[in-house]
Amino acid sequence: MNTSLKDKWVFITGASAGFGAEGAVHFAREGAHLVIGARRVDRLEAVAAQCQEAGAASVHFHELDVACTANVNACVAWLKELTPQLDVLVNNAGGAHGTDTVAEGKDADWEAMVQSNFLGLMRVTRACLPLMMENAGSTIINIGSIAGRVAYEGGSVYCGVKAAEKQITQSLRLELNGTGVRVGTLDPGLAETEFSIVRFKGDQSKSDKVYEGLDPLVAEDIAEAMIWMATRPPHVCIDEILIKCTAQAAVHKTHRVTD
Ligand code: NDP
Ligand code: 8X3
Repeated sequence: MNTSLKDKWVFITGASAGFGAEGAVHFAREGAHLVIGARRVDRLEAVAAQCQEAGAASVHFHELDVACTANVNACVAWLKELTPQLDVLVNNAGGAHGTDTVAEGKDADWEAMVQSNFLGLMRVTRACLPLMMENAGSTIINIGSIAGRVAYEGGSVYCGVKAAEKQITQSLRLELNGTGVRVGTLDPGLAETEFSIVRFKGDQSKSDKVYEGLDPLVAEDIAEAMIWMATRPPHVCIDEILIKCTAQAAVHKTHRVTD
């Protein structure tokens, strides 16, 4: 028996683009109440309109910068006024900044990656847990990455923070044992979103090269997995999922067709 998401409350961080935005629309199709956050409020507004059209029970958006504790706490305080109970939390906000080696790395890039992927996930989870603790069957989905499992050149900090995400997820799994609250990591490989545009600081041609000659994952593939994880019966916890496009056998082995 699947768990219905109808009228359930779902909070997604980093919902202004990519996996977060597509995930929001998918949860909306299930009839859930959507709460979405990110820094670009104009983009959130557009996603909220899509969610409303897709059939959400209700949609609420709020400016959210997971890099700032006060901002996270203010956003979650606002969320608490909407609902006393949260059924699904998707910790998705994050991304990569740069591809420098350790020797060439920039403080600003390192700090942005640690703040969003690592500390941001911690801050949001800490703030939201009180809304989930009395709610057996509620689900925390942390967005990890293949980069958290296998290191690659130029990825030291990004691989490091995604490896941390895996360990945080496992710590939470232990800490929440007996509460009925479920937590798991959803780890995609190459997926074409705005991820590489952000990583290459707006350079579209460098971003395009990442996906050249192969069919990468798209946001919809990951949104479908979010829904699957959240609709398992309460006694089932999906601890981890690794999803790669067929052309990516491993981090360093992709099959590309080029003219
Ligand atoms: P996008 O760049 O398309 O989306 C990233 C989202 O994160 C945006 O909505 C952005 O919103 C938000 N975000 C970034 N920093 C912050 C912040 N400080 N506070 C709040 N929101 C923030 O990339 P993806 O959808 O691909 O990435 C989503 C997640 O998936 C990330 O954690 C990424 O590391 C991970 N991932 C991506 C893969 C890929 O190949 N695409 C593969 C594996 C994992 P805004 O800028 O408006 O704040
Ligand atoms: C994003 C996927 O392979 O670019 O997490 O690190 S990868």
